[in-house]
Amino acid sequence: MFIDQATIKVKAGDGGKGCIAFRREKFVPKGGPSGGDGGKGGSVWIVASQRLNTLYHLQFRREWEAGRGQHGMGSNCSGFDGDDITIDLPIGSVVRDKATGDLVADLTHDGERILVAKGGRGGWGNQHFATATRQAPRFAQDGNAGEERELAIELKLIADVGLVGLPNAGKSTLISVISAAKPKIADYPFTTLIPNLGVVRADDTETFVVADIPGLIEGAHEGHGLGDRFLRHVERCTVLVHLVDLAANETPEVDAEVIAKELERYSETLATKPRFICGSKLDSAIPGNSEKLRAYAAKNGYDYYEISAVAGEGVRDLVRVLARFVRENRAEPERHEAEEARILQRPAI
Ligand SMILES: Nc1nc2c(ncn2[C@@H]2O[C@H](COP(=O)(O)OP(=O)(O)OP(=O)(O)O)[C@@H](O)[C@H]2O)c(=O)[nH]1
Ligand SMILES: [Mg+2]
Repeated sequence: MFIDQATIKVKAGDGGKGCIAFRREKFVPKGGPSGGDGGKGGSVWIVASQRLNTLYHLQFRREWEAGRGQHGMGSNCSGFDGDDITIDLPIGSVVRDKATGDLVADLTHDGERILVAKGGRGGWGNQHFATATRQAPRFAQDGNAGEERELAIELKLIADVGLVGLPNAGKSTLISVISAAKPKIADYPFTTLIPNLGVVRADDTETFVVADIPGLIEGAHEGHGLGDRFLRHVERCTVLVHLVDLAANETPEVDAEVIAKELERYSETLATKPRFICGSKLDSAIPGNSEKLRAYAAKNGYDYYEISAVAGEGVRDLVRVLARFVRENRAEPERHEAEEARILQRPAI
C-alpha cells in the first residue's frame, strides 16, 4: 500500500543515575567514594533507505523508543549505555517537528543519517564529588532525560517531470510508452490510484524521471475525486506536463482551465512551475480541438505539444524537449541520481 504521510513519536533513552557507594574492603579503612556513573541513554536516528518507497511500515509502529542508560554501580563501575535505534525512511521523506513545524530532515541520499532525539547524559557517581574537605559525598547526579518529540513525516517523490491532467487524459499511457513503468491503463476515470514513477531514457547518456499521478477533477482541493493530495509528489518536479484529451469533448480549453485552477489553489509553487500543455489522443482528436487548445496555451504563455501515445506520434519530440528542459533547469542534480537508482531497484509497492 502506498502511504505518504505518517506521524510518529520518538523518545531517546534517559541517562542512568550516578551511584552512591563507598569502597569497603578489609585493610582499606574509609576507602572513599566509589559510585560509578550512569550510562548514556540511546539516541533515535533516521536513515534514508533506497529500499523503501512508502511510509507503510510506520503504520504499525507509531512509537520508537531508544534504550535507557543503565544506572551506575559500586566499585566505580559505570552503567552501560542504552542502545541507539534507527528508523528507515524512503528517500524523499520530509520530516518536521510536529509541535513547532520546524524542518528536521529532508532526505535525499541513500544512507543519510540524522539524529532526531538525543539520549540523556548519564549522571555522575559520587566518586566525582570527593574534594579535600568533603571526602565522603553522600550524593550523586541523576541522569538527564532523553529527548522526546513527535515527528510529522511526508513523502514527496522526487521526479523531474510531473504528469497532470483530468482522469482519462492518457497520463499512464504516456508513461508506459516512454519508460519501463507498467501502470494500469483503462478507459474509466481514476484508474491510477497511487503515483507511478518511470525512468525515461532520452538517449544513450541522458535520462530523467517522470511521475504519473492520479487524475484531478474540478473541486479536487475540496476533496472531490481522489482530492489533490497527490500533487505533493509533483511539487519538486522541474516541469509539469499538463495532458489534455483532444478526443473527449469539444471544449479542451475548458478542461485545461479546470486543472490550471486546481494547481493554483494547491500552491504557489505549482501555479508558477514551468508547464507544458500537451494535447493527447491526437489519433482520434475531434476536429478543431487542436486549434482551440493551441490557442489556450498561447494565450496563457505555455509551450504547446501534441501526441498520440498509442500511435507513437509526437512522443519522441516531446521526450527530446523534456530532456533538454530538465537538463538545463534541473535544480538538484544529485537528487536525480538518487531517485533514479531507487526506481530501478525498488520493490513493487
Ligand atoms: N485513441 C487513443 N486513446 C488513448 C491514447 N492514450 C490513452 N488512450 C486511452 O485513454 C484511456 C485512459 O488512459 P489512461 O492512460 O489510463 O489515462 P489516465 O490519464 O492515466 O487516467 P487516470 O489514471 O484515470 O487519471 C485508455 O483507454 C487509453 O487506452 C491515445 O494516444 N490515443
Ligand atoms: Mg492513470
